Formats: sequence, C-alpha cells, structure tokens
Amino acid sequence: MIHDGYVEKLKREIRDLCEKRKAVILAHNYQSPEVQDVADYIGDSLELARKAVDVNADIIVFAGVSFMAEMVAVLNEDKTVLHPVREAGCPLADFLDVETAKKFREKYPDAPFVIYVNSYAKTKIHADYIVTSASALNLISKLDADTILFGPDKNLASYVAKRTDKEIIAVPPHGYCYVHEYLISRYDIEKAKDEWADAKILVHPEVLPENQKLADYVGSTSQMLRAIGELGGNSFLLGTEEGLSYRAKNLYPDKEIYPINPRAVCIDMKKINLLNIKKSLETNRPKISLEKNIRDKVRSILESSLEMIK
Ligand code: CIZ
Ligand code: SF4
Repeated sequence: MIHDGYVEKLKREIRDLCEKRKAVILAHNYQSPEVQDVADYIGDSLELARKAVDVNADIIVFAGVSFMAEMVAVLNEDKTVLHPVREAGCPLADFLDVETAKKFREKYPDAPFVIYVNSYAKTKIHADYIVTSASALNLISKLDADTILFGPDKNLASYVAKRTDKEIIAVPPHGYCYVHEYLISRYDIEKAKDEWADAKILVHPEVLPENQKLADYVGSTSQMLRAIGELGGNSFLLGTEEGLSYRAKNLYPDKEIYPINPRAVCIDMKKINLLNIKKSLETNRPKISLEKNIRDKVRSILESSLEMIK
C-alpha cells in the first residue's frame, strides 16, 4: 500500500536533488497537493513563466502541461527546462492546429488574431497577440479593430464578446476544455448551490456561457484566488479543475473552500507526479527544446502582448 512514508521520502529526495542540481520546481495551480507541496512556486501559466526568469537556477522542472512548459522555455533561453511527462498535453490546445490558424487568417485578413496561451508554440507564431484567461478581455478591449479572431476556446471567446462591442470569431468555432465544459456543468453548479446555500460560486471563463451566468464571479485561476480575498463571505465553491481548491485553502486557511466538482480532474495535469519529477531530475530529461526561430517569434509576440496590458 502507498502510504505517507513513501510520499514524504520522495519529497525529501526531490528537494535534495533540487539543491544538488540547482533546480527549482514550478507547479501549476491544477497540480496535485503533493506536487504543490514540493514546488518552489505555484501559479498560473504566465505567473510561472515570468517567475522562471527571476529565479537563480540552472534547471526548471515544470509541473504542468506542455504548452505551459514551452512558454517557460520561450522566456528562459539560458536555463534547462525539464517537463517530466512529455505527453502531458492539452486537449483544448489540440483544437487549434497550424492549418486551421492559417485558414482563418486567409479568410479574415484584416482581423487581428489573438491566441489563448492554451495553444502550442508552432500555432502561436501565426497569431498577433498571446493572452491568458486573465488578460484576454483587457488586451482585446484595447485593439483598434471591430472584428477579432480568437481561439481555441469558444467559451472564453463568448466571455470576451459579452464584455466588449467587438465581434469575436472563435477559431475554430467548436474548441473547448472537457474539464470546464462537461465537469463544471449546470448540474454540478446547481447541486453545489443546493448543498452550500451561502457559498459564493466562482467559475472559470472556459465553462459554458449559460453556466457562467449561474456564478457570482467569473475569472481565471489567479483572478479567482484574488476574488476570494475581495468578495467577502466565508465559503467559496470553485468551478475549475479541482487542484485550485488545495491552493486556495492554503492561501486562505480560515475560509471554507471546495471544488464545485471534486471529480473535475484534468488527466494531463495529473500525469505529473512525485516519481516522474524525481526521475526527471535524476536523468535531466525530457527537456523542452524549441527551434530558435519559433522561440524568438513567440517571445516577440508575447512581449508585445504584455506591453499592451501594462
Ligand atoms: O493560464 C493558465 O494557467 C490557465 C490554463 C488557466 C488559468 O485560468 O489560470
Ligand atoms: Fe487543457 Fe483543460 Fe487541462 Fe487546462 S484543464 S490543461 S485547458 S484540458
């Protein structure tokens, strides 16, 4: 049987390896409790990519999915970026391939193309701007254009469209994250409301638009964490991947915080575990490597996008 002794031993071995190899572990908000516990920093994709620039380390171990590890590599040319499970991808990112991006660009040559960070570097280079769910609305509101191409999440596209006077064309029209679309369903939200009548409901903009309406607050993971502190009240239900609740509870130990659906699990996020983090540190692989022209292009798009939302 796997028991606490095993987990604690792995954590100690990982921390020793980090010290020996001058490595830091960055973990996404959706990682499991034990991975969050062993990490040096926890955050959303952009917070982690920026953190990696500041840290004094030779090696970054990235606990999250591959498009996020790519973003860390884009901003950290001089560091080795290890991603313990190469196959930890993102089914939402898979909706937007290079061919689809090119096809929409040809059809709407005058529309700026804003791409969600949940996409792969080889597709990002065909976009004009890169956003996260925390920055999409802010950046798009500032664009001097009436029609905007946005992908790959149709629900985030709808969230932005409702809050601007611009026409947002979803690229492709049907892209979604299965965790947010199917596992934070109307049923899950109504059931949670029934059980926790006084709790505030916070959901991610990747949930269906009609379900966003059932919430007290809609925002990205970093925005939800901030909102818990700002909204008032003592109990909160989080409508996103269940890992965020562990992080939120650590940040707000005095508040009651639960996932709307404890079974809202992203399989790819959870492919990362203590054993494969340890192995990655021991073997120095798998390494993220991006072609120089792709890395430079993504960095330039990202930097101009960050400049716009300052
Ligand atoms: O940008 C991120 O980290 C993702 C995928 C979600 C979020 O809302 O933070
Ligand atoms: Fe992709 Fe959804 Fe998993 Fe995030 S939770 S990595 S969007 S599949």
